[in-house]
Amino acid sequence: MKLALSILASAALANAHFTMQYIWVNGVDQGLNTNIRIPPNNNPVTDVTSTDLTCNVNGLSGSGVSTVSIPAGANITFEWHQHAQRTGEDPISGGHKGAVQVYVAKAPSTAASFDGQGAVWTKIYSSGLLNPSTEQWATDVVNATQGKHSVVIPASLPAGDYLLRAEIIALHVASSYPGAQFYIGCAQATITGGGSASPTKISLPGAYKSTDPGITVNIYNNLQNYTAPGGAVWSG
Ligand SMILES: *[C@@H]1O[C@H](CO)[C@@H](O)[C@H](O)[C@H]1NC(C)=O
Ligand SMILES: *[C@@H]1O[C@H](CO)[C@@H](O)[C@H](O)[C@H]1NC(C)=O
Ligand SMILES: *[C@@H]1O[C@H](CO)[C@@H](O)[C@H](O)[C@H]1NC(C)=O
Ligand SMILES: [Cu+2]
Repeated sequence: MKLALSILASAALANAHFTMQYIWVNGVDQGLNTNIRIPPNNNPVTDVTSTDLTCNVNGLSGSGVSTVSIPAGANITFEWHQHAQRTGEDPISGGHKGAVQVYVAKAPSTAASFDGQGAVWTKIYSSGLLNPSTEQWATDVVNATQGKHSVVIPASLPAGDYLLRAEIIALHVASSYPGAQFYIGCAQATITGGGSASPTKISLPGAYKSTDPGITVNIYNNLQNYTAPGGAVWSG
């Protein structure tokens, strides 16, 4: 009976994956799937060594994808949903407990032609286990805010074309590897203004390991602390 219930529960979750569908710039919605490299479906990536970890499946090229202009220092909001609808369902399905992170990578030329490979990614946002006693995670906030989370693009980033990579790491079945589910959305942006900072950069794939405590972890065993993969946030 217990087994049957847990199979039912995971089947329900399997039908409840999600994708990043909107990017907002200073409170202005840019439109459904606009400026975003759209994966073929809403399944997660689970292999941290795959190039799918960069920008999701089919995400190495942005051919045909538009690029949004963003002033450095802008407040960017990413919005995720299970299906292409904003109402009538839990935005990211509440069972997906885990972390939310945002990375940026500067393209050598255009954002659309950038594959995001190599040590090019800088983490600008990370939120994980917010309250161990209530088991509140960053994903609970995203679900409660209609699928949205926001980050300010550091004003000191050099101007140019970028990939903005938002990531939700669902950890509800992460006690063995592969298990953690990586939901990834990459948007194409041209950052204007900006400065001359040279932040630390990591590779995706590359920096994440199957043995990272933030990737293979049992979140249902009185977890008191959580360290998201990919190192520290660069605050600009
Ligand atoms: C960014 O925008 C969101 C959505 O409008 C808002 O909730 C958040 O407070 C803003 N963040 C900052 C730092 O202005
Ligand atoms: C997720 O958000 C939806 C819509 O606001 C809400 O009905 C649902 O209870 C939330 N799920 C969890 C687990 O918080
Ligand atoms: C929690 O902290 C301990 C001690 O600092 C560390 O060994 C462990 O890896 C951390 N757990 C997670 C999930 O980050
Ligand atoms: Cu799912």
